[in-house]
Amino acid sequence: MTSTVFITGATSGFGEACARRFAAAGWSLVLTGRRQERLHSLADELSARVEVLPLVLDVRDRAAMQYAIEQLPPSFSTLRGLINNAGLALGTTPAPQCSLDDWETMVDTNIKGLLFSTRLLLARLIAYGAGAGIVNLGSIAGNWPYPGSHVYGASKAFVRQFSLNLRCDLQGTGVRVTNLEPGLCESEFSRVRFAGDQAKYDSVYAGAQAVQPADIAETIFWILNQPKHININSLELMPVSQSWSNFAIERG
Ligand code: NDP
Ligand code: 8X3
Repeated sequence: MTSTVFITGATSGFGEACARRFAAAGWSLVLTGRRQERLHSLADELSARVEVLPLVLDVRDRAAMQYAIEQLPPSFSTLRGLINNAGLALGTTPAPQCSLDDWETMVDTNIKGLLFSTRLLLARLIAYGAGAGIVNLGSIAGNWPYPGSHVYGASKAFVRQFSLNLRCDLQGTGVRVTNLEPGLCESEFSRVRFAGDQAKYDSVYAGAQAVQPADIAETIFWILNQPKHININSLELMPVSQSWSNFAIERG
């Protein structure tokens, strides 16, 4: 059986790098994202090598997700992998001043979007059985607090606990679940977070030798290619240049 992977958010960063990595290994791809031009251009490029189905989709749109998934053509209908990657952080403005709309967008994308794709695709992963797997993009922000992380970090803490709980319900199906928890990685993530502010983007990565999307894609490829009896439950990774710092203490 050909291996097929469904990747949400394949128009940049980790999702695009995963599409390239899995295509290089001969997997068929279902690629999603909102930016049609980028998605189609990537699909055109990779379809020289493997079968690719591009789906222009907003993961927050439950009805559109359901329709697209119900209409998956037979050759893409049984999935070996689901990479729940689409997600974003908006700003680091402290909670009392930040935008409630931004909070809602992060919840709708990082939590609800991931729930939609997972629930709608579960039967197809279970149909594949042993060897199938879901990789959810959590974050160090779901494990460790930092100022300005509020809803972004909380959404990733949700993803972590959901991933672990999902494993319990998939007991006996052979389907694996992993919560991948990266630290500082260089991608459009910070361009989105800082609304295109190039100086802020540069200051995040300056001199840090951040993890690159291709590193994450290699890690996800490794996770989904473990022997069938192995489940990587969670995996946190950072660049060597990043570690933890001291607690903040307000002194009178
Ligand atoms: P990018 O901004 O480069 O990529 C994000 C992807 O998500 C894009 O393809 C974007 O596509 C897609 N996306 C965003 N919103 C939606 C939506 N509503 N519907 C469909 N697709 C959407 O970021 P990264 O690759 O770095 O991040 C990928 C994931 O990894 C995210 O979940 C992020 O939280 C997580 N992560 C990132 C880290 C980092 O430092 N970069 C570290 C830890 C975790 P489009 O805009 O075309 O819809
Ligand atoms: C992205 C990593 O540290 O910017 O999830 O929140 S961090």
